[in-house]
Amino acid sequence: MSHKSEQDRVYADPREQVDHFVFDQQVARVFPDMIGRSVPGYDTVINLSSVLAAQTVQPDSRCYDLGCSLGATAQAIQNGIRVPGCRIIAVDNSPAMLEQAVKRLPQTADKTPIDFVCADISDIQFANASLVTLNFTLQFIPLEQRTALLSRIRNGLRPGGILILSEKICFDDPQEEQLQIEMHHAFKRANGYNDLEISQKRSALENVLIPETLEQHRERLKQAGFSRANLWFQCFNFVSLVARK
Ligand code: GEK
Repeated sequence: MSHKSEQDRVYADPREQVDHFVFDQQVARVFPDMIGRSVPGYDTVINLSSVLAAQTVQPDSRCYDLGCSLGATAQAIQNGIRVPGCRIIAVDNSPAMLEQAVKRLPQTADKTPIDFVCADISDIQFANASLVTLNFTLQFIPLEQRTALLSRIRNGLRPGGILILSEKICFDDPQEEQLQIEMHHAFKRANGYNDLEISQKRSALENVLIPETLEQHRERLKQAGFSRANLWFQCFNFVSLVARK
């Protein structure tokens, strides 16, 4: 898919007070540019979601894209699906993001339909799923709700179904944590963000995006009943896992 959008200048001007980050219209307008320049490996993770969909999605099953934003993952899944009778349910609780998603992805009769749903992913019932994606979304869910959400996803998967879980992570070792953050900020600078933009965005995401360690994610997936979780992608402090029912 094309990630073209307006350039992200949301944090370019100095602010007296930096409020909590929200997925509002200002963010929705520039989101493809923002996420592409902020998340190392974003395009790789999204494109590989298509490959994993081709390999995994079963006939007459559902795919859920949770925290779908403008629908990049949902579209990648749609492009990957090789079997008939499926539906993609793309969920986000930001009306501004969903409005842009619907505009960007007109439905066509020859492709697997995508249902865009404006809801909190913690309220979704999962059933008959062969693929569920949480691409950079679990990090925004309150910590105490994360295990229950993953258990419900696992219970809604068919045998052979998978969850793709992509997250920003943190590290127990303070030196490693520091190094990874520095590399991530170098990546953002190389993509044209200046130090003011980087630091204001960082403040806005404080207590909104709550990263955990890779070990915490593995442990939670186990607790939620997934039989195995494989790390298939890492770039600095961003990872993606495939968890199997
Ligand atoms: C992509 N997966 O481009 N319920 C539903 N949606 C939520 C919730 C919630 N409780 N909390 C946050 N969101 C996308 C990128 S962005 C990642 C995902 C980022 C939504 C929120 O509105 C936003 O659209 C998305 O999760 C996170 O492949 O911005 O770093």
